[in-house]
Parts: sequence; C-alpha cells; structure tokens
Amino acid sequence: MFEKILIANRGEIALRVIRAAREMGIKTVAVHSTADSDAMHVRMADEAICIGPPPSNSSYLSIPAIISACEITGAQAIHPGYGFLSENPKFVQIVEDHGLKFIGPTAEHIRTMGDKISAKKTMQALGVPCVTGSEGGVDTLKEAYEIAESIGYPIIIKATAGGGGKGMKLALKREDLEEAYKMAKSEGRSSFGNEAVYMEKYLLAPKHIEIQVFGDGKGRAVHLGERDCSLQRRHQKILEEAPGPEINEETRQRIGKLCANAISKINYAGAGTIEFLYENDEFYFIEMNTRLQVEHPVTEAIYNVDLVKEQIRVAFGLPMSFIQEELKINGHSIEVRINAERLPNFNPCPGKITQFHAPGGLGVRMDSAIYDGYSIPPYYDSLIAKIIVHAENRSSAINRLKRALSELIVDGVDTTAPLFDPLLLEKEIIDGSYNIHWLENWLQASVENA
Ligand code: MV4
Repeated sequence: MFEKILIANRGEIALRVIRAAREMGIKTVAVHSTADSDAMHVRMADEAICIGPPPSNSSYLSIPAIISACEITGAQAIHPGYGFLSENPKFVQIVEDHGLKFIGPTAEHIRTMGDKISAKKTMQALGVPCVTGSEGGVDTLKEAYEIAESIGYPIIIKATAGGGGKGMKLALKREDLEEAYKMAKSEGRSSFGNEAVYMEKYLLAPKHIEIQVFGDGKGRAVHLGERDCSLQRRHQKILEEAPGPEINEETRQRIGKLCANAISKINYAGAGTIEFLYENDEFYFIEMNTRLQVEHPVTEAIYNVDLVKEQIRVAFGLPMSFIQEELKINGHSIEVRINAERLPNFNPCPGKITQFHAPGGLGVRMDSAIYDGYSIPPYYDSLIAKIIVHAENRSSAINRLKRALSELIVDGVDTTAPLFDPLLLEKEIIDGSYNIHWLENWLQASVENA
C-alpha cells in the first residue's frame, strides 16, 4: 500500500480523506494557502506544506506547488477531493509524468466526460439512455432550426464545456431559438473558451437522480444505487438523499446495471457519478462526474462502504473490497449542507465562529472542518458542514435529521441551517415528490410571504 499520500484540497473533504488514509495506516500530507495556516486539515494531517497565497489560482490550483510538495515530502499519490484540480486532465497527466499516482480516473476518462458532447456520445454508445437531441454538436443556426423542428419545442441549448448551469439557454418556442443559440455559444466562448453547443428536448419537471458507480480500472465495476439531488438553488445542492424516494428496487437495478456495464466496458477507475434527469420512470443521461462527490456519505451510509478507502485501494492497483451481489441497501440516509451564508439571499458570510457544537448520537455523522474560534476565510466555497443522518426508513431519517439540526450550534456567522426547519415540514419534502424546480419556487414564495 502507499506509505504516504498528499491531499490537494482543504475543508471537510480534506479531513474525509485524511481519516480514510489514517485508518489504512497511510501517512498524510496536507497542503494549504497562507489563509489556511490554522485550518483543521493542516492540524489533522501528519505533515503540512504551505503552497501559496490565499487565491485558489495561486495555491490549491497551483500544479507546480502541489507537485513540489509531493517531492519535498515523498508522498506517492495525490487525492484531489472534489472541486479544485479533481477533474483537470492536464493535472492528472503531470502527476503521472512525475511518477506519482492520481487517486481517481485516467486523464482520458476525465477529458471525455468533461466535454459534454463527447460524454453523451460515449454514454449513448455504451447503452446508457440519453435525452433526445442533436447527435453531437450543432454548428450553425440553420442546423439548430432543423433539429428543433424534428424534436419539437421546448428545446435547451447547452455549451459542451458548460457547468453549474452556465452556458445553458432555453428556447420555449421557435421565436426564442436564435437568441438562445447565440447566447449559449457566446457564454461557452467567454466562460470556457469553447463555443461548441448541443441541443436537447427540454424536460419540464424532472428529478435529478444520480447513480454512484465504482470501477477498478480493469473492467470490474459496480453501481451503488442512486441519490436524489433535486433540491437545488442556482445549481447548488442543499439536501441529498439515498435511496431516491420514488425509485423502486427494479428501477434501481435496471439503471444501475446499465451504468455499471458502461463503466466496465471502458475500464473506468475509481468513483464516478452518472447524472440523470428522471421523469415518468425513465432516466435520461445528462453528465458524468469523474470525482468523489460532496454527497457521497449518503451512499456510504446505506451501503456500509468507505468510498475513499476504495478509491485509494484501486489507485494502488488492488481490487475493490466488494462485489455487486454484496451491495445491499440498509435503511435511508439524508444529507444537508450547511453554508456560511446569510438568508434569504444566500450571500457568503465569512468570519469568526464564536461558539460551535456538533450534533451527534445514533445515526448522525457530521463532516466538517470548523471549530470553536475558527475564522472562515472569504476566499473559498462557503460549505462549512454536512450533517448526514442514517435511519431504518425515510420518515425516521427525517425525524433524526430534525433532531440533529436542533443540536447544531454555530454562532458568530450566519448559516443556512435555519432554512431546514420550515423546509422539513413541507408536504413535498415529507412525501419525496419534489423535483428540480420545487426548491426555487418554495424559496420565492417564502420571500413573497415574508
Ligand atoms: C436539462 C434540464 C431539462 N431538460 N436538460 C442544469 C444543469 C445541468 N447539469 C443540466 N441542467 C438541466 N438540464 C434537459 N434536457 C434541466 C436542467 C436543470 C436542472 C438539472 C438538475 C438539477 C437542477 C436543475 C435546475 C434547472 C435546470
């Protein structure tokens, strides 16, 4: 096994990786910016190296600084966490060129899935169901009209390099198409330096269901069911759960096997997430994420697995520690994200935490890197904690979540925690029928009624 690994990340996910490594007897190296000298990941790792000034571009995204930190400390592999360099194929190539292991998929798989046109073509060819749309890119407005004619409105135009909702434009009718096409192209060019776009039928009220997959890079692959991540505000998830409240076992096995098969055929290595829109018991592929995701703990809870340990095993060349037949769901898990943001506008609210208490007790996990007296720096993502509950069924999980939230104390900064008290009383949350538009509508109504 590796003797020492470097974690190219910060915050709760850096702790998550350090914990897995320590249980495996692997030494850890933290890297940090000058803004993070007092951060918990620096304290918790066996060693820490300062890699630059506060802005991410000069520290957590600095490839030379991170490679140098490996060479100085003798770390043999790099875990990227999520965000930052986790889906950067150039980084993976450089890591390998230096004789280091990247704990994740190959540069080639990351590159293929990072371009949404090539991701969709690949998945379609592997037998994964996709949204009806253009076959590949749409290069002229004339072509856009012809495709729209054949699939029918409403249409969505997406930049192939897009992400987080950027470079996505809706055309509800023929008159909207020209503007949508041009806007998607120009946003693709300005935000990502890539003006290639593609088209899809716009689904009106789907759920966002994602399938967790895992491969050993040698053709063995499994699925670990789905997560319902439909509760989003401006493409930021706020609550995730597994299993999906409206997904039955037959449906789960049907889509899960298709996904496991697909990644098996391409010898995919490590953790991956295949994202779908789900409507009327049908799945439509939209994107694949080639990283560990923020919400991975709900899958860990119900399948009783440690996805980070598996990532490290597979990166070293070992097989996964489970086979498909051993993966059985136990109970229900829900995660809520707590951000240092001020309601109702969700404006970032960095600053000093004057009092902190973490919830605990049976079936409660909190992944967080904050502590009493910690100052949240203004430079990075505002996620400060994830509360993950696990119980025998969904309604018990909701009750446990309410109980855990009632124990949380974060003073000194505003957080999104108060949002969950009214949210967890709503009918569509209690019955699990919410879709991708429900939260924004509810937030809008809350503001109007205030
Ligand atoms: C869609 C869609 C409806 N129809 N594609 C938003 C971000 C990107 N990941 C894909 N997105 C969407 N693609 C078709 N053909 C609706 C969305 C969408 C969405 C998807 C998942 C979760 C929240 C969302 C909020 C608005 C729009």
